[in-house]
Amino acid sequence: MTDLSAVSGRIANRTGELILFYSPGSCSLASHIALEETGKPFRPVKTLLSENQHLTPEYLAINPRAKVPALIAPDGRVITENTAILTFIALTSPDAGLFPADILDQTLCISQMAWFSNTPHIFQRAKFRPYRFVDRKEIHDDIRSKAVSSYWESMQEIDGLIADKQWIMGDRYTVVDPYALVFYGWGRSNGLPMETLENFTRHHNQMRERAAVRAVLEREDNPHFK
Ligand SMILES: N[C@@H](CCC(=O)N[C@@H](CS)C(=O)NCC(=O)O)C(=O)O
Repeated sequence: MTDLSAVSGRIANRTGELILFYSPGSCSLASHIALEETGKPFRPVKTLLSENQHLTPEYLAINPRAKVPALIAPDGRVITENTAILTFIALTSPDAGLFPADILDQTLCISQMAWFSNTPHIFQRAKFRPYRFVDRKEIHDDIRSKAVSSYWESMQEIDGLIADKQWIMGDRYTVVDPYALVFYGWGRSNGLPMETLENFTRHHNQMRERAAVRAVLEREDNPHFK
């Protein structure tokens, strides 16, 4: 697997660089964009879920939970979970302005990211991996269709959140915004009428104008934003 040998079997980070493991089209897009927004160097390592590269012994040594994203911090510790990675990126690059200064405002960003991770993301998982929820194959289609309708409700909720705001958290762009973009892209690929969500579509269009977003979508050759 490309590049992984450089870090295989060990988490020690000799070069002290930030290393992001991502898979194009997955939720790692959020962390990938946020790193790009900082303007600081980092090493993106493509870890294709479609080729089970997240299940190799090398990757499992980095993240035994077999999920992307994972970020290796300069001291070699591994951060998993988008919410934590995005918080780390924002807090370690204060000049990039990806987090508000006020602690309560920061906490509200974390709250929003936690909801992304535990609600729409879980509906997406249920659509694609119903076997993670129940063994009985006869009801997998029921789970899939309920997952799609619940996902759509979450998309409507996000649309409502930004009815009177420029960005998800208000007037300023934060790491919460690239996380929201993940769900817009998945909604499109799932055939949902995302374009009917006026506010979320405006947000998506604003995101697509940002240099960092364009660079990452191109680097990933991201399937959801063609
Ligand atoms: N709660 C984790 C979820 C990470 C996650 O589920 N990533 C997916 C890609 S979107 C993955 O790696 N899936 C592989 C699998 O479940 O086997 C987070 O928010 O970072």
